[in-house]
Amino acid sequence: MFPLMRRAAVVIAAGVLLSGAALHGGAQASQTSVEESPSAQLATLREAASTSGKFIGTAIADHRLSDATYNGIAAREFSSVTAENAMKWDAIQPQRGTFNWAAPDRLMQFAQANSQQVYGHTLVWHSQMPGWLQNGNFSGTEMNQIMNTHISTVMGRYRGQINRWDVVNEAFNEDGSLRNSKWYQVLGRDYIANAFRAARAADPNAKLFINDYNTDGINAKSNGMYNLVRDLRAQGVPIDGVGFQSHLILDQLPSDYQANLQRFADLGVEVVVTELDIRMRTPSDAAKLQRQSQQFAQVVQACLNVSRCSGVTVWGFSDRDSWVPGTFPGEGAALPYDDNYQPKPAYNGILTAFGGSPGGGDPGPGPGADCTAAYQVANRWNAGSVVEVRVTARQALNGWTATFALPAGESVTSSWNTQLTQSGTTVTARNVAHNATVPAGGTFSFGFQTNSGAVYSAPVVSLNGTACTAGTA
Ligand code: 9MR
Repeated sequence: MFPLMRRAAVVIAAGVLLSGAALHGGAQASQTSVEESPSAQLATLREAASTSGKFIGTAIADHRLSDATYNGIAAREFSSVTAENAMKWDAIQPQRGTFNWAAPDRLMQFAQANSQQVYGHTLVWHSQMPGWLQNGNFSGTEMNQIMNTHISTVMGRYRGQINRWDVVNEAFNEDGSLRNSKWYQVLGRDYIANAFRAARAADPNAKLFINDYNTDGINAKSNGMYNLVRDLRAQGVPIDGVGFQSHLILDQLPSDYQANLQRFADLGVEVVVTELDIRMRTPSDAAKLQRQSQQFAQVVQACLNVSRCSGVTVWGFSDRDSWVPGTFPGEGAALPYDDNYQPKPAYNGILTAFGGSPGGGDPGPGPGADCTAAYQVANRWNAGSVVEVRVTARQALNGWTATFALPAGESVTSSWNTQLTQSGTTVTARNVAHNATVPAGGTFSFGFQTNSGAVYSAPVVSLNGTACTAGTA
């Protein structure tokens, strides 16, 4: 009986806070509510993109997932995630036969909790090869075995959970010839076809991509890629798609960008913009940011105009985390959020290109959304917090499952009005008998207590696997 009594006491405490003006008071700086986040009032990128059946993705830096602001934006705005580094060869198999799953598993859990697709990056690449592989003196037979084992182990672990994989990455020189990589040196050009065959065997449901940079317009390099893809398809090699990294420079978006996507699509393959950023000389200024916004919108529009283009992924979302300044000194500001995680004009460029409306201010279910969820931290102290989640469903429910992510290290210690389980950062809350049935337009709620008082942005709550609009249910 004692735990029940304690829970009841917490509910009452939460209820008092929720109904009191204190929840919205500026003095309560430690409290988080969805209304405090300015962009929670806007349509999100993922909602806007989904209206045309496209995904909007971001690269995820594993070490940033524990940051609540980063985590919140990644969950709320994007419907697809790519590991920026965590699924590369050196990260996943640093020694022969030793596989590191912690970081890629974390990404998979994050995606699952937020109803996101995962884009796998990357299996066979000249870069970020571990020393044992780069420097090993392997015969062709051994090298082929090593490649096949890596592909079958990594793809096998996530079989059925990763929609698309970059099987071969950056295979070309700028003149359209094949790069003289370790793979090419030991195995010759057949390494590409062999990698695709191994990948199809490892996960027959994943779409298999070849991916490269500077292939964004029609040029010698993209011609090389085009000829290869055409030939592989003619030979029956299982290749399903082409990724266009699109690491672009402000004011240098190729004028034939869309035509280039289209010519590949006409080969019968899917096309994806896989690593979009648009860098500029820093510091930025209003005029440059405005042009950048238009150019992000043009890329999105090109994808919208090519029916076989399934989505656009930005290579990180905040300038704070971008690879650009470290690689191109004096350049940066390449992404849709600034160093402080505030949306830049480019954010609105992407949003409006997908048909969204900045500042729309409609907190109710958006087009296609089945639910609105209010995630409110009702009370927070140094070693704990109490959260209430209220979900309004558009359609009648007979049983429900709500999922969302907590920051890494935060654990639920008790809950009420739900049967709740936690696996890593993923929380799954199911109905109990008394709140299983919800009429159309009705609201259910549940609450829980955690072991942490860390401040974080409200996560995206999914109802029966579909992300809800953030709002005030
Ligand atoms: O953004 C990635 C950066 O953190 C890594 O240090 C770098 C190492 O090669 O890779 C960056 O991502 C690259 C991607 O995997 C492939 N296309 C080019 C990207 C930018 O360099």
